[in-house]
Amino acid sequence: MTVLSRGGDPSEPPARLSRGGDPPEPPARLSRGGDPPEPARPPAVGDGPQDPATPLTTVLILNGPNLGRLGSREPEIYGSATLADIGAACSAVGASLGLIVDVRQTDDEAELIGWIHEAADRRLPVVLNPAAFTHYSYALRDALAMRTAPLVEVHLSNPAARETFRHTSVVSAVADGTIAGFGPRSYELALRAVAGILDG
Ligand code: CA2
Repeated sequence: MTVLSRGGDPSEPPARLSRGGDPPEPPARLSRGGDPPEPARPPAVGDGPQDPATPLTTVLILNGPNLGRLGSREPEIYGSATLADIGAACSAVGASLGLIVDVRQTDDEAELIGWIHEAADRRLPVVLNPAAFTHYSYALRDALAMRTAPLVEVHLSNPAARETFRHTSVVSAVADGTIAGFGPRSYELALRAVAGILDG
């Protein structure tokens, strides 16, 4: 399930990792005499709609199995917010940080790995709640090890305080860091962590 927009055009160039710290683009060359006008360049992934001097970076917020059911069951563990609610909050926080968020959820390991490949190819930062894949998916871990941009693992609950099988994450070692146990706010904190990494 895709909660917000789905990117995914593999023909797109890599997004810019800076959230505004880059030096401005050099001014367009002035045409001399009879030079034909420069063709307009196609829009880049990082292009922001507001200010061309502060291009926006897209962050993929990826969610694994069963997280599409949030808000319907086990609110005592996962809270009452739906994934759509979390996506809306992420959009607002992302906008305040100069980030565009693209929130997706799948129950399918292959689809999730495809999105991780896409992130690597497009150099997009990822906030990832791998859900149960956290604890056993070496295929997901191997895909994540190919990342080309920041990766923050996120969990609504605190797996370390739950059943023993949840104490192992095969993802943590290939992530920049993990944020767990703060409910939907874990996602906001993860986005802030991504912004901090991008800012250096
Ligand atoms: O705390 C988290 O965010 C988890 O990643 C959630 C996973 C769990 O396997 C991890 O150990 C920790 C499970 C997501 C299940 O989502 C549900 C949503 C609604 C009702 C029941 C489960």
